[in-house]
Amino acid sequence: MNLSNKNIGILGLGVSGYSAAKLASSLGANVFVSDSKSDVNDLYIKELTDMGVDIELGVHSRKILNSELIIKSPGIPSDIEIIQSILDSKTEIISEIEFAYRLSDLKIIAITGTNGKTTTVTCLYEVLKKKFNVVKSGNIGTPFSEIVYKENKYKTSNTDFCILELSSFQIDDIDTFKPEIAMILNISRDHLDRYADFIDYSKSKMNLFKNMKDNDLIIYNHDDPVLCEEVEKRDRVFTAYSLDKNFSIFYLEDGCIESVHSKKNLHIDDCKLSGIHNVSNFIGIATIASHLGLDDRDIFESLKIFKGLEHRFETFKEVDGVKFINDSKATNIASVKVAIDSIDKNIVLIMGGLPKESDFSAIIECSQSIKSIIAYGKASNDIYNSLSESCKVVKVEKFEEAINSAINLAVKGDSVLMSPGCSSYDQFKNFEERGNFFKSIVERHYS
Ligand code: UMA
Ligand code: ADP
Repeated sequence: MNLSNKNIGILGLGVSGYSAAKLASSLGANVFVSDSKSDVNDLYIKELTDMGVDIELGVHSRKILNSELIIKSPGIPSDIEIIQSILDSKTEIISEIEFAYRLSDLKIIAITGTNGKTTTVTCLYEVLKKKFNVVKSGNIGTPFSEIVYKENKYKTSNTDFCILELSSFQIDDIDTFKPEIAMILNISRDHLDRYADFIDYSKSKMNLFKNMKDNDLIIYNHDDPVLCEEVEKRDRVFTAYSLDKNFSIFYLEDGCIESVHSKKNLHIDDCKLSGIHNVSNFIGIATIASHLGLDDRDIFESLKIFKGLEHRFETFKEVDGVKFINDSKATNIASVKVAIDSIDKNIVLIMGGLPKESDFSAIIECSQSIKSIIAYGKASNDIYNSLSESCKVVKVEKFEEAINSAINLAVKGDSVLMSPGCSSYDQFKNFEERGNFFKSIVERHYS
């Protein structure tokens, strides 16, 4: 794509808009950026203004309609007025991912799914870097445009693969984007404020594969019933991964990840990262790594030492026989369920925050492992109403009260699991702040 003297419009000046503007401007485009907020990062404004980028803040005026191509940041919903005007004007509008893709010849491994993307991308990166030059990008934090900008600027194209974490927001508005390898981990209810319904959300995720050919590798988690249904609807080749040996080249048997290719195996108790959902992620990762020629011994070595990420099923303390697990990133019900399934008994569960939905009754399926639930914040009434007939549920207002109640309730052999199933925004800036506060209360109590 030749951008020289082309008028490029960019909607949103968060990190994606900033990187896309830098990339477009560095390739000779006349760039205009519009953000509906007035207070955006000063450093972005300074750097882009110095590059000659025109910036509009506090409003989306019709000025963007003078563009020949418009790039949309992922967090911007499609139903706002300016998007409608762009569609009416027939100006081409694409996602930031599509834009960067058109300017790059990097080989892409794309990972999507409702839960587990960041963990899987990080772990896959650790596994593949034994054999390849890899970078990680996308929803994980570094926009794809930033990677492409740096590759162009420093002419450092010795990268073998770019591992892209893709949210459904980033997959929406792709057009020609085609990864070499794509993997989908699961589909469960989330982001329903942005989509018409669950079907629409699922379609968005599956859209990732639309340009892939039968010789590209598309991997899906066969243990996820929603995914199986989606795969069955499509007339194309998908490769399954599963805990079950009937469907997968890596599988779980007698507590070990086994491979059909060799006698090597990995005992899950030897892994630094626990959780049955992480075993499933490991099997997906091993499937990709094996396809790319890594041998089982190297794959298992890397999986064994992968520590996992903060705030994701993170066991950070064990004291007086009580385990404390910080799972602050569990912001939907499916991620809470896998955490409960990974512990199996004596759980003191802290849930709550800003609810995404009012029905928490799916937790009933795993209620036999739960001793009590402490429900906090805006979601506490919904959690109580959904679960109090099956579990003991205590309602409190403040997060700190919830943690102190859990500490007081827990006895030797229990696990205190903070897996909220809701957003953090009612009492915190983000899930990291919530997780750090949980850890600090526990540490203070035992110091
Ligand atoms: N904005 C407008 N008009 C609007 C709405 C927003 O101009 O109508 C502006 C905001 O004022 C803000 C900018 O758009 O200045 C923000 O853009 P953005 O929300 O697309 O966020 P970025 O900073 O560009 O970050 C995005 C992803 N954010 C979202 O998808 C919401 C980041 O994922 C991602 O790391 C980054 O691109 C790099 O690729 C974050 C995320 O929360 C971590 N993702 C969601 C999730 O994981 O659940 C999907
Ligand atoms: P994402 O980037 O998709 O939000 P993360 O790796 O940040 O995923 O993990 C978010 C939450 O999902 C954490 O609570 C984590 O323990 C949980 N999780 C990780 N892998 C899976 C999986 N395969 N299925 C369900 N939940 C998972």
